Amino acid sequence: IKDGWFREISEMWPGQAMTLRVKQVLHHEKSEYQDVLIFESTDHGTVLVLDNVIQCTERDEFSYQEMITHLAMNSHPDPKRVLVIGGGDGGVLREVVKHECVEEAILCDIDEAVIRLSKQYLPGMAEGFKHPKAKVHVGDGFKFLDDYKNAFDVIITDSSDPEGPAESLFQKTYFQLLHDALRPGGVITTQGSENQWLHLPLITKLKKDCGEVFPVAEYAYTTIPTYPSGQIGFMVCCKEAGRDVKKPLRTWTPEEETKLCRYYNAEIHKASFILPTFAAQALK
Ligand code: AAT
Repeated sequence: IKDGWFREISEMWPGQAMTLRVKQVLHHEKSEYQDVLIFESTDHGTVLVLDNVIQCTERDEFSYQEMITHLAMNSHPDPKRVLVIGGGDGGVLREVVKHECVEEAILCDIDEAVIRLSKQYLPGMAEGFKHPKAKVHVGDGFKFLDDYKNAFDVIITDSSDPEGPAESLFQKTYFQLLHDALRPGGVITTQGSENQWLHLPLITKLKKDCGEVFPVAEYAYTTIPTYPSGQIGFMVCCKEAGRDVKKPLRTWTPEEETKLCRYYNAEIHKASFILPTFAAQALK
């Protein structure tokens, strides 16, 4: 933070940086795994930053949390057991429990500090933790998954970027663990290496790796002003060959949709898989 502005400078997005005006710093600590900063911004609500990378702002978090969750949940006919890897702010959990068919939602984040501080400073996201179906485990997602075979209908990997504690969550061995932890017909979404403008080679590799593990592996994206380049992508994969994850299998009524979600709807589910030509060519 310099002269009242937070600057998200990183070699993961060379030569560009999101800048947010700071009203006041609410908390700053070094946890066991990362530097955790929480500040109140002038125009984007409260902001969570890990290792100098913006994880979420209250103003636009719903775009990411709704899309990474409902793209998976609505591509499954009846998700009962759901696992979230990462997602320590609770936002994805909040979205998961909107589906009444869910019987159990487990969250595994590596850093207790993120969970503790989100409960204190980001109550709108952390409300997910209060749900009776939600359970929390603090630990490394890679190690946690290794203990589960044939156990979950949906697994959502809401992880930070590949540099830092989440590095292992972008490797092919991780996708194999995800695959094996799913029940038949299971679906996963993962944070897909940022965005098309910056990381096409990375996304291409990610899609290839996922395609070698899962019979269905598709790339989708959402718009979100406070992530690099205003976009972030997801891999959406299914264990069952022939499932079309590009179309929601289950839909809410339009009334339910507007009550439950501010970004996700059945039309944007389909649209989020349609890529501009330069990206579609690279990912072919
Ligand atoms: N919904 C907020 C967005 C995030 S949060 C990423 C979470 O992943 C953090 O809480 C972090 O503690 C957790 N995490 C990192 N590594 C691991 C791991 N190995 N196992 C379990 N959890 C982990 C993502 C924002 C994306 C940023 C885009 N630039």
